[in-house]
Amino acid sequence: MAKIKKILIANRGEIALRIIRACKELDIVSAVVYSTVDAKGVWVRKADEAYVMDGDPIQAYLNYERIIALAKEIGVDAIHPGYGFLSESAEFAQYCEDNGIIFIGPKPEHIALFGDKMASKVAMQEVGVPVVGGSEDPITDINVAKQIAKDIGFPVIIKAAFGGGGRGMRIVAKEEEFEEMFEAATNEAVKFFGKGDAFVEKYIKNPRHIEVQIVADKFGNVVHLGERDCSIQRRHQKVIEIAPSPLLSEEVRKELYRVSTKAMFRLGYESVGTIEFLVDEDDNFFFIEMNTRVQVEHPITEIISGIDIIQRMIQIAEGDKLIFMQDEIRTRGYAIEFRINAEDPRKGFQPSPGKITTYLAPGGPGVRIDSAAYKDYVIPGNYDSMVGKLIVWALDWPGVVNKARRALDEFIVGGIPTNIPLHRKIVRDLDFIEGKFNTTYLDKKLDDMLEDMVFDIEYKEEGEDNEEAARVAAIVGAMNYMRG
Ligand code: MV4
Repeated sequence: MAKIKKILIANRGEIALRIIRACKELDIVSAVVYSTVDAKGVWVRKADEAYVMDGDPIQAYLNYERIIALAKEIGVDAIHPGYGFLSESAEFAQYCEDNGIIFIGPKPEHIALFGDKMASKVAMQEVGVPVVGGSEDPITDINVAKQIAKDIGFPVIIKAAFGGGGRGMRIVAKEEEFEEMFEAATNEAVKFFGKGDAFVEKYIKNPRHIEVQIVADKFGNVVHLGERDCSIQRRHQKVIEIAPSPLLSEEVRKELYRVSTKAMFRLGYESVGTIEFLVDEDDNFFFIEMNTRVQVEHPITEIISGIDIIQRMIQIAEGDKLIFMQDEIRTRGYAIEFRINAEDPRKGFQPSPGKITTYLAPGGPGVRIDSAAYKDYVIPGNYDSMVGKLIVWALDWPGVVNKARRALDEFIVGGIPTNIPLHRKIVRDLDFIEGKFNTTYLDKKLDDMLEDMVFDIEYKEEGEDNEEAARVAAIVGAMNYMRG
């Protein structure tokens, strides 16, 4: 296969910058498309070439006829879709292939398979992966659905086959509520995804959300890079991710790895991907879905494994064989990622785009920042609210928690409210410190944490200089320290 010389990045923000960095390290020319509201994006300046897409700021990253036309015009060999936008469009992957451009990702048929939650469950079960008991065909008849729910036993969960982000999902505690919930779930699915197909599953109580990172080349070599614990979420949005999971038994871990790699080998999967599982209170685990893209939280796996996932993804697309087999891969220590969002915890986490008037990112040993933010950058309100990611690493769990506390206390983002104060609370929470959390953790703790959260309101003043900001940071740091 031909070497990739030029890549077009069909994405924005920190992930566009992350892909540019990988391109530079691989001596590949990087080009980006960008919307008119993104003209001041740091990634637009750092890319070797940048092409503005007039019109709707979201369509700039979604209109694939336009993106492919540009790709051909400027002579790119491959397109990297990042996450979100076109990354999980089988149609786009196919369209790239049809136009002689390498799609840096899995094959279209695998994107399509895993885009269908029900079909992927069946496929994974067939290759030996445990799945949650439930219906195996799309249900349209509500009476059939109810009978299945009764057979499974309540509580059950109704899920949209083409859903995501918790939409089209309903937990049903008892039979009497079933009809109403089923209607609500399917209506929501039609509204958001255009298809109302739904299925029913046994509801798992207090699960942990564990995902296994897979890397597979075009020659049937499949390896895993360990797991991530993504249990700390709010409204189905991940807030903190941890690698490896601090309280996972070695038996469960080994089994997760074994079934994951075997399944991907048997399905002929290629590129990188993540297999998501729920782990219940008795350590049983069940496949829920697979993400056929590079994920936001990939850096924590890079840090503990020393493997550059984006570089690997590009090289796999190029037709390279994996240069490491499973027994050569070692993970070391613990990494935590904190998603820093422009949102106001005091106002129900409502998005708070706007101008960053002060920006001082933490540094020092064991600290990585993946962000496109800088002082005076204006976060546009057109996209998601993530400002960047703080990733910390240490040899052991207590060490990484201390590292996180220190790094979060150093972090200054002024001008807009962020969720940094929430992160500072979490890393001081005893259950978190002991590694005890599941998917219900944040819901249960949030109100108490909000109660006495310290907000850096002083940072909101525009035009303040860094000296002032540093003084404020020292005060906030001291306050956080005193509060333990
Ligand atoms: C579940 C579940 C309990 N039982 N499935 C939420 C999003 C989607 N990816 C799957 N989700 C869940 N599926 C069964 N059979 C609980 C959740 C769930 C959840 C999962 C992972 C992380 C956070 C969550 C929060 C609420 C519910």
